[in-house]
Amino acid sequence: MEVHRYEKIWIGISLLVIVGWIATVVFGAVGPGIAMVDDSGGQIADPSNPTESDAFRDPGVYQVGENEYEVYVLARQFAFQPGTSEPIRVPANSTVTFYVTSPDVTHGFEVVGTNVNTMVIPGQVAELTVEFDDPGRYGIVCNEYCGSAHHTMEGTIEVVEQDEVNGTEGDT
Ligand SMILES: [Cu+2]
Repeated sequence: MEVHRYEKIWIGISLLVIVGWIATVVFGAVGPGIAMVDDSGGQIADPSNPTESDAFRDPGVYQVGENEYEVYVLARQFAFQPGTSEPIRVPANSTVTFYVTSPDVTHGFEVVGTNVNTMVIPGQVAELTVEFDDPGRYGIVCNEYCGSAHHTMEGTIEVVEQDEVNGTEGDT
C-alpha cells in the first residue's frame, strides 16, 4: 500500500501534537510539585470539640525544627484561628506544615495567589506542607460557602525575615 507523502507528514504532525499534549498534562501534574491533600492529617475524636484533642488544644504556630514549623488552624464560622484576629507569622525560607480542621461546617483554606488550597471538613484534619520563599503578606480566604457571613471569612499570613520571628514560638 502506498501512503501519500503529504499524508505521512500530517500523520507525523498529528502524532507530535498528541505526544506534546500528553507531555503538558504530565508536566502540569508533576512538574510544579503540586500534591493533592489526602487523609494523612488524621481525624478528630470529637469533631465539634477539636480543642479537646491534643493537637488543637492551643491553635497557633509551633517551631518543630531549625527551619520547620507546624501551624494548627481552626476554621470556624466565620474566622480562622489564628489568622483572622491576628496574622499567622512564619519566617521566610522555612517549611511550614498546616493542620486545619473545623468544629462546625465545611470550610475552605486557600492562601491567595499560591497553590495552597484545601477543603476543611469537620472531624477531618487537612494537612499540607508549604515552603514560603520570600517575605510578604498573603491573604487567606474561605472558598467553601459556609453560611451567611462566608464572604467575610478571611485571614492573613505574614511571611517575615528569619530574625523577625523570634519570640513567636508556641502560640502566636
Ligand atoms: Cu467559610
